[in-house]
Amino acid sequence: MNDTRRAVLDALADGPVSGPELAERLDVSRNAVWKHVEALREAGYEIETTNKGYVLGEASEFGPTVEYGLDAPFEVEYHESIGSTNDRARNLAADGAKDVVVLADEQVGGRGRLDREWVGPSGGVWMSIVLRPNLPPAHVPLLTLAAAVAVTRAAREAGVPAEIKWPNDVLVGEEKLAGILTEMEGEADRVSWIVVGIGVNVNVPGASLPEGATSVQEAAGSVNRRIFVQRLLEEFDALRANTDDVLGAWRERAATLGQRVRIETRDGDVIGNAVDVVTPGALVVATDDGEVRVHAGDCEHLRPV
Ligand code: BT5
Repeated sequence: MNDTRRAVLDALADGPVSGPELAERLDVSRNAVWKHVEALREAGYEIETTNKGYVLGEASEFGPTVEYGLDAPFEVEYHESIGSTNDRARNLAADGAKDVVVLADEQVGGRGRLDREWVGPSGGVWMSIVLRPNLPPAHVPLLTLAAAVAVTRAAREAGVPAEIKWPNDVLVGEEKLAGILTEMEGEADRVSWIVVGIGVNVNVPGASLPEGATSVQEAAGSVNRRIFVQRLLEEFDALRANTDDVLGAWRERAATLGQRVRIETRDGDVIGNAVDVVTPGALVVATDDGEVRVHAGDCEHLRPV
C-alpha cells in the first residue's frame, strides 16, 4: 500500500481526525487527503465523514485495519473465514515468511493440541504468528508462555481477570478464555520457523462455545477487537525481544503455581503441588517422591487435600 494511505489509516486508527489536521500531519494538500480517503473507500475501508472529522467505520473495527496503528513490526493477513490460521501460517512459513500474522474472524477447522477440535465462531480472535527467531529449539516453549502472558495482559486491559494455567491456557476462574498451539520446524540446533497459534474468545456469546469455556463478552462485555489484537501483539513483541523477562511475567499471572495439580503426560500422571516454572517453561511439581520437572502435558487443578 502507498505510504501516505497507510499513514492516513494509522492516524484514523487512533480516533477521528479532520481533513486539515490530516493534511498538516502528513504534509500534503487537503485535496490530496481527500483523494487518499476516496481511494481507501474504494479499497473497501469504511471511512465516515463526521463533524469531528474522518472516522473509521464499525465495519473496520476488525479486519485488515489491525495493521494500522499497530506498534509492532507484524504484517497482518486477514481472512473473514478460514479453515485453520495455523495451517495457513505454516504454508506461509514454508515459503519463507517472517513476522506475519494470519488473522481470522471465523475459523471452521481450528485445531487444539493433539489434534483436538478448537471451536472458532465469528467474533473471536483466531490468529497465528509466523516467527523465525534466533533461539535454540529447546527454548521455543518460552514463546508459548510469552503468548499466554500477552493474552492475559490484553484481557486484563479489557477488564477481564484472566490468569494462566500451565502451560498454554488462559482462564477466567475455572473457565477457558484462550488456548495456544505452537508448532515449529527446525533441526537439533536451529529453529527454521515457529507458528504461535492463539485463539481468544473475545466477542463471542457463551452459547456458541463448548462447556467450560468463557469469553471477554461474557466476563466484561464486548470490546473493540482491533485494539485487543493490537495490544496483544504489542505485548508479545516486547516479550519475544526480552525472553529473559518471560518467566517472571508468567509467574506473576500464574493460576497454577501453588495449586495441587494432576498432569497427564505421555509417561503417566504426575500429581503434586506446582511450585515453580523454570526455563524453558517446565513446571516443577513437588510429588510424594520428590520434585519432578514436567515439560509437556495436560494440567488439571485439583482441590487441595
Ligand atoms: C488449545 O488446545 O487450547 C490450543 C488452541 C489453539 C487454537 C488456535 S486458534 C488460532 C490457531 N489456529 C488453529 O487451528 N489453532 C490455533 P488444547 O489445550 O488441546 O484444548 C483443546 C480443548 O479446548 C478442546 O478439546 C475443547 O475441550 C476446548 N475448546 C475448544 N474450543 C474452545 C474454545 N473456543 N474456547 C475454550 N475451549 C475450547
